[in-house]
Amino acid sequence: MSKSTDLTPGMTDTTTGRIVSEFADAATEIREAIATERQFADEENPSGESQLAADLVADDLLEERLLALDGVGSYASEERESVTVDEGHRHVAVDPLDGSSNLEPNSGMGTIFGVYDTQPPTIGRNLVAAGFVIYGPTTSMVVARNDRVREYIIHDGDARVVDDDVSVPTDPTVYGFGGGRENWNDAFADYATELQERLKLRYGGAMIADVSQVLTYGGLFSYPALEYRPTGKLRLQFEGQPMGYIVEAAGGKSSDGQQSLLDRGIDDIHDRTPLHLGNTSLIERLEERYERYE
Ligand code: AHM
Ligand code: MG
Repeated sequence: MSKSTDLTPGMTDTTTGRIVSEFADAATEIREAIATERQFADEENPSGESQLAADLVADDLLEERLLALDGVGSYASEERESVTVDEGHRHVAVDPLDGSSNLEPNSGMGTIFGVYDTQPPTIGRNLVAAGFVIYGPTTSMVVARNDRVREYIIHDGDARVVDDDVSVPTDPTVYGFGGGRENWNDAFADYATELQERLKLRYGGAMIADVSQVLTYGGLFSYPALEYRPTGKLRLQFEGQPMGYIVEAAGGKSSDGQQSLLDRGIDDIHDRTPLHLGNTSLIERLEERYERYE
């Protein structure tokens, strides 16, 4: 990977620019680990889920590389109990391998990252950039910074811009809802029925790929509160905030059902949140629906 690739135009000399470049650079090795480190690691992550060897390889690689950069003050990861602290003014939170249950069926997986000006746990308003990599048929990376979202293809040691201004299409087409209807509350179940009548189902078991569908075709991705899991499944710091930042920068909205994911309070880096990402019109209608059911 050529480190001179201008991943964040006008800011390659900044710590944030170097952090983003590091994710592009690490993507090739993480993709390799997906092919070779397929076994379970006999360990659980702090959320009590089984870890794959590939989860741990990706996490170790990112921690080492990011903390080696000048200006990176801490590294937080879905795979680690606590934050690793160093000296610096930028802080990185990472889901090293999102959608790892897709490893066995060989479906989409990715890496999600947020760059903050404050050490986690911290709210999403303190993000200065966020992005995700998808290890799909090709390796792509989407980066949001200063209200602009760009998409790159990472190939043969280089990152090439394929979309200089990613934005959520005005007319929504697709939906993907996690957790299963029998576990949803009435407000969400009713809204889901309404959307299922006019949108197409796209649900793949990896948020990065499902949100990429929304960024490409317009629509809604939700992992709502569940009866047995009132705060949902997905993690606010590692998944909700960065993906919310990206979708909002692309002209869409994020929500926990009441407010933007960027405003939701956080106590612990492993806190979970109900999560909704998509077209502004769909999120506004969803929030109205929740309000009416309260
Ligand atoms: P992970 O980070 O441990 O892989 O879990 C998060 C993933 C999301 O990418 C995806 O949206 C969700 O879990 C899928 O869950 P389910 O298997 O319940 O559909
Ligand atoms: Mg994840």
